[in-house]
Amino acid sequence: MKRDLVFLVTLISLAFLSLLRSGYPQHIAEESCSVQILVPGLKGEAGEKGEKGAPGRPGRVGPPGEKGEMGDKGQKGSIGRHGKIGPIGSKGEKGDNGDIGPPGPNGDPAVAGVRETDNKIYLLVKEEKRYKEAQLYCHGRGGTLSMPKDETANNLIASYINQAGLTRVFIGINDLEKEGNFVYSDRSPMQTFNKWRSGEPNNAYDEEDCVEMVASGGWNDVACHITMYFVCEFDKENV
Ligand code: MMA
Ligand code: CA
Repeated sequence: MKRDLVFLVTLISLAFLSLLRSGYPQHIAEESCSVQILVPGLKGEAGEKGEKGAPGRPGRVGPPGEKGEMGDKGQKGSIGRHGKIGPIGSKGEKGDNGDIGPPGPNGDPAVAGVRETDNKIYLLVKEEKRYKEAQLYCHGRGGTLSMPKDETANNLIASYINQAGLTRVFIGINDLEKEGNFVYSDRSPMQTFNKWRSGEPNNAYDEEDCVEMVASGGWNDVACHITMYFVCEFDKENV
């Protein structure tokens, strides 16, 4: 609208100027008292074509293009940081045996090894004691003087004393409580099994209430106050 108004005023002005230049007196002098009304003149001839205008403003940003093809592979990156520590490796092979150790402390020199069955352990004590002291010794270690109650046990004890080079040891049989009534050191009565030597027990000198085993495995009643080596026995369930 504003442009149309400017154009209209321009046309009117141009028409007025062209009237002045064309030399017409314009009737101004003759009609000095009349009201002068300026009206647009005739439209002029078309002007020459103007020069080419300046380039327009850039258009709006277009829509995103389609995804292009994959580019070339990039260059190799620099070396990375250290990774996490790996899992524990598998167990290695067993090493060689170490050197032989120093000798251990000496055990009781009176005790020379042991013998055992499924249920019992027999211990030869090479310390001369009277019967009662021998029994106390065994009892103090959780056992009793040995009580051969069958052939197997008797043979084992006999073998043991023979291997030790002994001729006699106290075993756990006595008739201290009642003459002629032999019992084992756990107070259990003598069974049918026995290994009395021929002629024994004879209670010689009327003072033989304790029992020895000789190298053959046979039994003999002897005085309780004499001293000799002895064999203890232990139940494995108590050891
Ligand atoms: C004899 C015999 C035994 C007795 C001892 C005591 C050598 O054997 O009489 O029965 O026990 O003597 O020394
Ligand atoms: Ca005797």
